[in-house]
Amino acid sequence: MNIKIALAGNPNCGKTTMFNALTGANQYVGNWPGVTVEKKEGKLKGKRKDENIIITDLPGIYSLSPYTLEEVVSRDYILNENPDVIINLVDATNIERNLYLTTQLIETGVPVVIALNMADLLKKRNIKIDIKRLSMLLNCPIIETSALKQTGLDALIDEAVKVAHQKEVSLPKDIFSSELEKAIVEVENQLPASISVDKKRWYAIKLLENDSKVVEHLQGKIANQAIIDHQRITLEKKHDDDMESIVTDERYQFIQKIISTTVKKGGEKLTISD
Ligand code: BGO
Repeated sequence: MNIKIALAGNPNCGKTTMFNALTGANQYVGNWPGVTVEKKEGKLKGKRKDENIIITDLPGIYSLSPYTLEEVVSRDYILNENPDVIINLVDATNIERNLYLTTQLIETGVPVVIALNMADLLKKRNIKIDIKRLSMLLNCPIIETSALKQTGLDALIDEAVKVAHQKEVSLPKDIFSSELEKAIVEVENQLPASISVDKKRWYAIKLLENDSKVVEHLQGKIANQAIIDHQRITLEKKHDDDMESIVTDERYQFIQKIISTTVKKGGEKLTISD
């Protein structure tokens, strides 16, 4: 079976080191269509090399917004090229910032496995992460890796292949406030049937945010645009803020909440809550 794996993560999370460790000399470098952003693909080396596992290295990004070429290339690939699984590299020493992208990747409808990279630095930096709990809260498998020391890579690929074979995608739960979650459901109901169930959440959030590229892509295909506008305007008035900022704030609130019970730096204590 052919398996397509996309590597995604923030700049400096160790993606190049990971890509080289996974593919070795089996790499092809080109450009993404129509843009001067480098595209790297490679065939997995190592113990599963006889299976046809192709790894695509997406550009380093902080978000899936439509503002930079790198973000657009990455999201177009994820949404249109049907990778079987995304490996999301997260720098374990900078987890709060990195999880912002994770909260967006897990709503694209493509299964995600987190590689908690730079794990070799955790002890030195006196950082403790409750991986089991973090995985449960994100509803997503997490494997500790060190791309530099090449540890955890076999376990990572085994998990990615396992997830790629699963039929059901785990979408995130309880990321946003109940009022925002309700608005997302209302918008999902206006989406055309051509958008698969797994991808509805991502498109609904982007429509609420008035994402220019998604609005253009779905022009003329929305059941009732007035419902979407009403949801957006109501929330914007209530929060006295624009929708993109509301969504961003709620993502960070979610991250803060899960970090406070799973990550301990230096002498900090974990917050015991629900
Ligand atoms: C330098 N563990 C550790 N400790 N370091 C790692 C790991 C890991 O698991 N993975 C990557 N690195 P990129 P992007 C460097 O280059 O792969 C290091 O942007 C240096 N260089 O070695 O480039 C990796 O592709 C001088 O570090 O990331 C690299 O995602 C001094 O993280 C850096 C110290 O990795 C970024 C580090 C001249």
